[in-house]
Amino acid sequence: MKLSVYHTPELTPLDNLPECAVVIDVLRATTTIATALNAGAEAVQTFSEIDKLIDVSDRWLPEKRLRAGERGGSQVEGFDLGNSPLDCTPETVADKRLFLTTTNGTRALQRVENSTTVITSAMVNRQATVRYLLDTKPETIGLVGSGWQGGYSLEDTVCAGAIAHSLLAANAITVGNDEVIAAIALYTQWQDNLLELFRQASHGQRLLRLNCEEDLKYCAETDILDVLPIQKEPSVLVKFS
Ligand code: 3SL
Repeated sequence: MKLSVYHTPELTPLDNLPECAVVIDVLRATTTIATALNAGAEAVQTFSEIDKLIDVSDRWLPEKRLRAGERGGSQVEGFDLGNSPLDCTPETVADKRLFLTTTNGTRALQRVENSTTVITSAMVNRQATVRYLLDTKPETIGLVGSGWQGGYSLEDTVCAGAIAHSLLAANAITVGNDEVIAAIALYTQWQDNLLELFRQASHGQRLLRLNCEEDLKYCAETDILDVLPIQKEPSVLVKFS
């Protein structure tokens, strides 16, 4: 397996997509997706545009759908939920489809939707991601950070480093670009203090200004969910089984 890390969707080469794309948006989209599927959501369908989300979700039974999403970190007006993973309890999401729009995570998913396999990862389901990759052994893997509006983000890179670190320790990968080594270095420096790293990250600070301290704490928890979101059709993620 040849593994590369791409810090943003824009840096992910469209003419050479990885066989398996792993989309990462630790704060908070891919943490929310993992949490919702773990809590029994039927699927998570992602959109970059609010109008399109409303259009498609209008065709679903109201009792079987939840509209969720953020702009600038705050809940979209009129929606059932924002983008907090902590709202995704079994009582709220079980057997429902989550129609989700976010600023960066959904854009990253769109960028790689034509890869043979698309999965999502975050710190909460890092180990499930590593296990899936070790079991399925795709020839090429791309760890795709969602970043923030085209720029680098610490939290996505540290998660990429956490995944790469385990795969390298298992002697399972060859290194595809320098970003892999840099991501592992970031992870090994911060692995025991991820919450502090998230507090220093620019998007972490943005979320703290929105009083999302509890979200930050949850997103920094490692390997707490044994769930792997996988793309079933473009934009629709389900629990891998
Ligand atoms: O950009 C995104 O996709 C979101 O995860 C951002 S936020 O954490 O919900 O503000």
